[in-house]
Amino acid sequence: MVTEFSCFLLQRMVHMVLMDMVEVGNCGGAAPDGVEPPGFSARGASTERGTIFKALSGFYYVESGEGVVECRARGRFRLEGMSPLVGDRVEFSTAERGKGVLTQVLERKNSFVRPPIANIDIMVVVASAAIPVTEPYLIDRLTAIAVKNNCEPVICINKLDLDPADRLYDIYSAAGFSTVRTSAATGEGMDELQDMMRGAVCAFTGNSGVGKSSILNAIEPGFRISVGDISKKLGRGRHTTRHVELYRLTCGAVVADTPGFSAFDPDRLASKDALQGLFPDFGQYLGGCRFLDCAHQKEPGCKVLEAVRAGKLQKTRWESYARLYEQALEYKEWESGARKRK
Ligand SMILES: Nc1nc2c(ncn2[C@@H]2O[C@H](COP(=O)(O)OP(=O)(O)OP(=O)(O)O)[C@@H](O)[C@H]2O)c(=O)[nH]1
Ligand SMILES: [Mg+2]
Ligand SMILES: [Zn+2]
Repeated sequence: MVTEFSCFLLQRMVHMVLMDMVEVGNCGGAAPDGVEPPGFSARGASTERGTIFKALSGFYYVESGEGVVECRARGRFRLEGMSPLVGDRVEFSTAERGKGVLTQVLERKNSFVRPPIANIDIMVVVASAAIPVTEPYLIDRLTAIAVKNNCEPVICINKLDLDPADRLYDIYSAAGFSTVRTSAATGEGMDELQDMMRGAVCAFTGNSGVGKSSILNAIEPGFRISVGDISKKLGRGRHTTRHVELYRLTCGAVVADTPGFSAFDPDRLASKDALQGLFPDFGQYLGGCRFLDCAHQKEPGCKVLEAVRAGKLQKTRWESYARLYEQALEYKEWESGARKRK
């Protein structure tokens, strides 16, 4: 009885502290290279584990069983060229209540450069057929990045109140992705979306202005994440989300609202041969082509092209693949050119 009640109290406290965290401002700098931050003392310090929920101006806000602890990173991280990321599972030592020093970053499931985040289970690709309209090519790049990094892609087509987006819905459900239609304005589809996210660490991605922050606010009104106004002239959303932060939802999911950007990582997506593996809907046709090294571009006896012609594979999916294939070829030429020049 008593334990249950204190457990409940602890949960409430963690929740309240997290709510406060949303408001925490810009407040300090990082420790200089190789120097322990002031106040750090190995004596009397205890080591704990937690997850970085927010990183701001050299401070890391780590959620652990004890609530949220404001940490600095050991100078060693910078010397080793290693940056702790939001989403990282970390070890930290506390000498003072509520203040700590990150001592170790535990093994990552995945990590991204832009936005800087780690350990994502589900990538929620938010799209819209209303202004700003999302191109299938962007969705296809993001799903490929998700697959490459061992994240499950979920396609969330928002602004259902303005446009039912039948075409986008058909393309992605036919391709076998978990696809949901939502409206942050009416609340439609929010339960279905939450069912897909339950228990996972999720990142919301997609072009600026599609409603990523609005969806989080609709799911959890207490967050009051800032939402941008669409500039009517440009038809584009203003970039309102500027830093990466994790939020814990009542349904148990942990979500990151990431700034609007057009491509998750700027790096090369895949080699030309590995690219096909990032399109799960192509899977059943691979291996059936006449040529073992078929690139599915215009080769005779290509099963992927046959499936596109027969309407079994979505044409826009193949078009995105072909575009990314071209890029992979260019990258290879650039790379071998650079090697020759050496
Ligand atoms: N009608 C309608 N408007 C929406 C919906 N979702 C978001 N909006 C509006 O679209 C605009 C942009 O929403 P945001 O939530 O800021 O979009 P975002 O994806 O977070 O944008 P960035 O932070 O720039 O990446 C705001 O004016 C929202 O009110 C929706 O479902 N229906
Ligand atoms: Mg936003
Ligand atoms: Zn082929």
